[in-house]
Amino acid sequence: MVVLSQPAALEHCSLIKTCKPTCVFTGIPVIDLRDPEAKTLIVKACEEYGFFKLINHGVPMEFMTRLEAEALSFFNLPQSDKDKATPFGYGSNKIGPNGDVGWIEYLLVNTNPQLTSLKTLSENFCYEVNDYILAVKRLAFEVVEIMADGLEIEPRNVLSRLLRDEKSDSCFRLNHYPPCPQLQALSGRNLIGFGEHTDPQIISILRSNNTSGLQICLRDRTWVSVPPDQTSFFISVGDTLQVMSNGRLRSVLHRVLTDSMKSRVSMIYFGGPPMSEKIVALPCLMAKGEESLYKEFTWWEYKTCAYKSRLGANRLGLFEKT
Ligand code: GA4
Repeated sequence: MVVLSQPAALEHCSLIKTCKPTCVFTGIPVIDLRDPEAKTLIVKACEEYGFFKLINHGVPMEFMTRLEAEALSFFNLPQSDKDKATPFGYGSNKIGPNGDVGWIEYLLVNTNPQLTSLKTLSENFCYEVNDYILAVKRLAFEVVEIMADGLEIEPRNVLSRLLRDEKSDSCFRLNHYPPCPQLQALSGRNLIGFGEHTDPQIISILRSNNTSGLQICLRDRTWVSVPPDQTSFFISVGDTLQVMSNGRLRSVLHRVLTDSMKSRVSMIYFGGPPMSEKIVALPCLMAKGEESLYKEFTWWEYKTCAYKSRLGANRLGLFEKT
């Protein structure tokens, strides 16, 4: 990633957009996984925000801190060493294949089968990534099963079977958003680390360090900042779950701004279905006579279309019935 050591170097990032800071939102639903009411509260949060914070999730903090430490040692390597990791999923500034950019560097990997390629970077890093993914996958299965209970759909594995499938097309990304104090001092604005978008998959499970940056877009189209919490997970509904619930659960539009002083590290598991899976509204969620809002498609078709689109595009719009 381009290192900005002097203001003249700011020209390098002229393509990266900036944004005024927005207000901190204290209304994010907080769900305690041990609460007997969790199923109802999760559904409510996904209907209203497509987003919630999960506490008492049972994933030991060491999984997060150990991976964060390994991730930082990797991101602190000389650029030439990190560039050697491009075949293993390293990227900087460029997001996706269609010209989107952001003030970010990342590692993006597929989670099936178990990762071994990262061993080339560091054995320990590879172990930590795999341990973390195992733990967070288990959590994802549990969350979508509780969600199915809340939606009163049967069998309760109707969603989790897609994530549990050995062919599930899920991925994992480690993001590093270095601060860019010079630009922020000059403009009073924050650089956009990851531009606005919805996640195409079923569900995303994010954990970050205590640096702010994540913002979500509310129903009334206002953007609000999510207060960071390194001990919790933040769960987002993806486009696929919006379709499977026929629009009842909404995929949340979100973005990340860089902090002016501190670097942000986030780790996200994106749980997707197998490529050949047909994505349709679950019949058990449809009222009598209710029409499906979306045309039928396979996850492969949707993913292919997503990778042809710009980050901020309304991808689901193309599949809406007219
Ligand atoms: C958004 C969610 C995940 O980070 C991701 C992203 C993917 C990428 O970074 O390669 C995409 C983006 C994401 C959606 C539209 C396409 C694909 C960048 C992009 C412009 C890994 C994913 O699955 O979709």
